[in-house]
Amino acid sequence: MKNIVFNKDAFKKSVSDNVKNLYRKTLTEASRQEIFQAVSYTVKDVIIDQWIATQHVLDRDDPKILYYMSMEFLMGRALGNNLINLTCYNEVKEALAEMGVDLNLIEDEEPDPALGNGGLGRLAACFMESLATLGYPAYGCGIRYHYGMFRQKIKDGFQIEEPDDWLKNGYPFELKRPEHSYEVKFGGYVSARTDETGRTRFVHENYQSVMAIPYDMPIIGYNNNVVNTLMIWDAEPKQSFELDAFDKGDYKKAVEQQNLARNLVEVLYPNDNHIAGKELRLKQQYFFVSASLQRAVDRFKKNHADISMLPEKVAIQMNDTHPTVAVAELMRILLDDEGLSWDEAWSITTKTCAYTNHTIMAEALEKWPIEIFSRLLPRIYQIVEEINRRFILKIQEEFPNDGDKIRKMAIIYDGQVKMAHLAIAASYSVNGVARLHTEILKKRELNDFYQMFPQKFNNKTNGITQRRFLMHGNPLLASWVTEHIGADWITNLSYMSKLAIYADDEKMQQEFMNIKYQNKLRLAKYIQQHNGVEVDPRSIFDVQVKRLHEYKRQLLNILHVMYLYNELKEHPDMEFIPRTFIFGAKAAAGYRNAKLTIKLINSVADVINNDKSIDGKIKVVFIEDYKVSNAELIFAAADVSEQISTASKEASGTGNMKFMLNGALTLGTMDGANVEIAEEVGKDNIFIFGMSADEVIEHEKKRDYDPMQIFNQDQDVRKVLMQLINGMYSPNDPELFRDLYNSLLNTQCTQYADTYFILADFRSYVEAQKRVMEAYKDEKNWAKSAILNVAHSGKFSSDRTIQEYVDDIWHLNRIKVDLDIDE
Ligand code: B1N
Repeated sequence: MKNIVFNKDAFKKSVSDNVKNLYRKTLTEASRQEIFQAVSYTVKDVIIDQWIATQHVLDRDDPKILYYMSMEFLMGRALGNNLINLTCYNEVKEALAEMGVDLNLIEDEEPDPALGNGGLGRLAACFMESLATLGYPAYGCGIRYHYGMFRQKIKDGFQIEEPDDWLKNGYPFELKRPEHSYEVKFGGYVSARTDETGRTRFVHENYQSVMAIPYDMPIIGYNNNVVNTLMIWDAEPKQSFELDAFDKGDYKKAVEQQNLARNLVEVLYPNDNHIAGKELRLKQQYFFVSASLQRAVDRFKKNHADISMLPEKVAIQMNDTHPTVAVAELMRILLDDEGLSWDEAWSITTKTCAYTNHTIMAEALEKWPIEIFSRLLPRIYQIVEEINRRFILKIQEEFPNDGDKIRKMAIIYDGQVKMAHLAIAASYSVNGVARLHTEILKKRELNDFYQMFPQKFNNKTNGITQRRFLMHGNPLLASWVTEHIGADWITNLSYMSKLAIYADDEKMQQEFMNIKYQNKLRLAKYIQQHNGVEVDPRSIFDVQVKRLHEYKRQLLNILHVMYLYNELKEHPDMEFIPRTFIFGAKAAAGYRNAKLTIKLINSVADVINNDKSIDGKIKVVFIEDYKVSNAELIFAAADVSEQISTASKEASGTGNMKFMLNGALTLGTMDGANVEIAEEVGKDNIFIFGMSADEVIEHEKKRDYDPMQIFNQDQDVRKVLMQLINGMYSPNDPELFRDLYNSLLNTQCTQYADTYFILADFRSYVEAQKRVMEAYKDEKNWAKSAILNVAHSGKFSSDRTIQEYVDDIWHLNRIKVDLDIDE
């Protein structure tokens, strides 16, 4: 295999040439942004050769290809990770240093492509990277939102959303591919005609349409010459607004098409675990799904005359229900364009599509009103109706004496199209994202479907890529690991277990703690620069970073901080290890309690950070604009990882894995993948607290939980809750946090009070936090546990997850790319 050999002089010359050609400047005259662009184009040049070579292998070998359909890809910055996967990060860093340029500062010039909300979008990004590293042919299919996740500003403690104009300076790693554009049609009506063979043909008429234009982004495998493609679709009007439409007197239609194209891909819906149910969202879904499937089928047909072979060459994975119209769109293509019978088309579709469920939160279940669905997608709706009609017949066959099953399982019911039901009916695989989550799907949430199709259900516990979240994010720890156990962990994280034998070694413990300290210094500097708060790198860094959601219980965390502060004020001489509580979280713009929780965290920070009497023993920091790039700094610096969701609510979590990989100890509930983390690392190296999923579900069923009882019995709880409404943290507006108080106690405000069992778990959380402090007193033992966390993180690589998807669901073969394939 001919690998790229890094040539320092050629690299330097290319960077200077790019600065010259792009900006008519010398290197010394160029801005950092301009140097970022120049460096990126140089790197892209290396990538392109491997990209072409990979495509040639696909054309030559005609392997089965995965199409990973996702509304979200939370990629994060590409430059640093591309260099790592090209195995020339250090060489490039050195070469740039010789030119007087600091690679880290150049990396900071790259906008974070934030085309996703949180865990679901970041999982898709980790999967793309692992697929390329393992050498599996795959396309990511998504939307090129012009505005990704909003930028978060904190003003007077409140979240302000600002548009994220990530394309403003041009994005060097994307490539427009107009030659692969497709038309996507909306609205209009369907007429049935009989063709010359006597067959009924459905013709879509009077529709509006847009052109879908793909932009490709390279996904680079680690050290293997494989470059896969993330294909994200932009929209352009079909007929240009000005000339021809005017001439044809079709002015109104031209304006409509222009507007349709402009709105369609403008912005990512900024909701995590929540569906707003807006018509534009359904348009976005159909837009990228239709374009992606048209391209997949065209690619297949280049090499194959027999469309029934499709399932042998194409696998479609639907990342939650968001791309589930894919099922009906594939049926449409097979029926209307390819002229297959219903049974033939259904057989192909159900051997091609697979579905991943990521949540059981009721507000995240996608249901579309028939009115919207049928008006926007008339032909697709017809097909869904027919799928539903046949599915109901099957339900009746399966459960002949149970009329209730139809109500519970039908795809169309109560005036709504239920996307999860459609996805399950049409997929050959249905998977959850952690063992506990999958068990809950089988036993409860999707039990009716599990009874009908037990063979479809399977678990694929999530994972993360160690290339980004250790190699790139924590170079000190990565090098230390490699020094001691070699570099195999980079492509096979199970090798990390070799570290375990060092966990008792005092010198190793010291080295580990020293690296942690360096990373804490790095984060302390970031916090000083961004928050103007000084934090002590010798304090315990206790971190909760993730989307803000009531089920994730940031409120429990900050209530505990308020409790701890009360304790310190009452017992100034109590034993106490200084603690820095670090939060980072974006709240959906319309989610009131979530935004109020951000304000509460900042108000508590204001009071506590400025109280000289506690000697800086507690600091509270809210990191503005939590995103992939600052996440990497945060994971590396964490001592304690807060994973405190109400048991049963967090399908998996993936931040929990990133902390573990960086040697933080988890403080968490038995929820999602925490269960498997506890199993891997052992109960001595994790702090578990709170109700179990079964207990939570039992209370939900019986509706017998009464938080007021806890309020009445526990004076510490009472004191903290009263501080929400007595102005202690909001003297100018004592009523400010009333809604949070009410959410915990007042049955009139929510369906039932304290929906997420915060007060029920409060004592147990306080106890667990005490155990954390006790444990930290014994620094050697802490270091041992931290090293064991790293050592036992092997299971949580997305490489392992992807291999399981390949073995059980996709059945792909690895490709091998030699760079001299054409020579
Ligand atoms: O998907 C992640 C899991 O690790 C998390 O536990 C889970 O909460 C997350 C609607 C979602 N589930 N559902 C969403 C995102 C956006 C949206 O519009 C739902 N996100 C998750 C990866 O499996």
